[in-house]
Amino acid sequence: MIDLQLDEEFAVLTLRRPAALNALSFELIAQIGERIAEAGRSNARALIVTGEGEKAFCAGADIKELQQRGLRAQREGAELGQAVFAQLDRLPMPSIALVNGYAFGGGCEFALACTLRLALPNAKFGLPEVKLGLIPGYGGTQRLPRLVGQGRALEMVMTGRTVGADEALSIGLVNRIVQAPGLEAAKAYAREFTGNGLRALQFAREAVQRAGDLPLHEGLRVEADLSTLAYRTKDAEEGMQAFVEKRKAVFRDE
Ligand code: DAK
Repeated sequence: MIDLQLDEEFAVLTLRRPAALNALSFELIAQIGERIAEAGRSNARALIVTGEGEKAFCAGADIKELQQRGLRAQREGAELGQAVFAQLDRLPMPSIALVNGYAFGGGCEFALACTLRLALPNAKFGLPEVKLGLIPGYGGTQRLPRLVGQGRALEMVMTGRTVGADEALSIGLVNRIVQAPGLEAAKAYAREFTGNGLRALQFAREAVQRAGDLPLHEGLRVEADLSTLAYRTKDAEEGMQAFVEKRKAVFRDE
């Protein structure tokens, strides 16, 4: 139900449960974790995450499965979902959510956990858990405010309202709106950075992501550490040498 294809320089993870609008059963979440790990072992330079069909990226956690569970199972379920989505941060390559329809609840949280987000014009985002008497459990309350600010995040989480593609772009919830065919658009977008070395991209991702967690003076120290580590890579040697020799750098991710 979770498909991972290597396609050119990309790994493409597709949620395939269209009869339930790609809703996330716990089984599906575990499979997503396995496929993300597989992508991490591949030579891909970016991971693109999308949903099968034209209607939904992912309509959230499987509501039917969430009913009548014990507290311990529910807690473990939240930790599983959080851990699986957090795997994206540690991937050697950046990830892009290509949101092709509904991205509700856990589906929105999956997109939030990706490095970057693209929306097709029919994309619809929302964290409607309160309408079920719940609150988000797969990272949404933590990642959304870091991305769009606390006020907007509180409004989305408290009302559960749906945010369309244009609004998502205007509040920074997505990086761009792209036109169909989405996969080709996502690949073209990814190629804006896939020519850069993965080491530098990884250090850059970590530095920027830590900015959301740390006070300024600690973040600056992290930046000094990571930029020094980047300087020590062979890719940095190559990049600077290529500049001096007025040629295009050839990065080897070393
Ligand atoms: N779960 C299970 N099935 C779902 C589903 C979902 N989230 N969303 C849709 N489906 C199923 C529908 O039941 C229907 O199945 P059948 O009745 O045909 O068998 C099929 O997909 C098609 O859906 P609809 O017939 O409803 O299609 P419509 O076009 O009319 O409506 C919709 C589309 C997206 C507006 C609607 O399906 C909808 O409102 N879906 C629910 C959206 C939602 O509320 N998502 C948030 C889920 S809550 C936690 C873990 C997780 C979470 C919290 C805590 N812990 C472990 C502590 C997070 C929870 C969530 O994500």
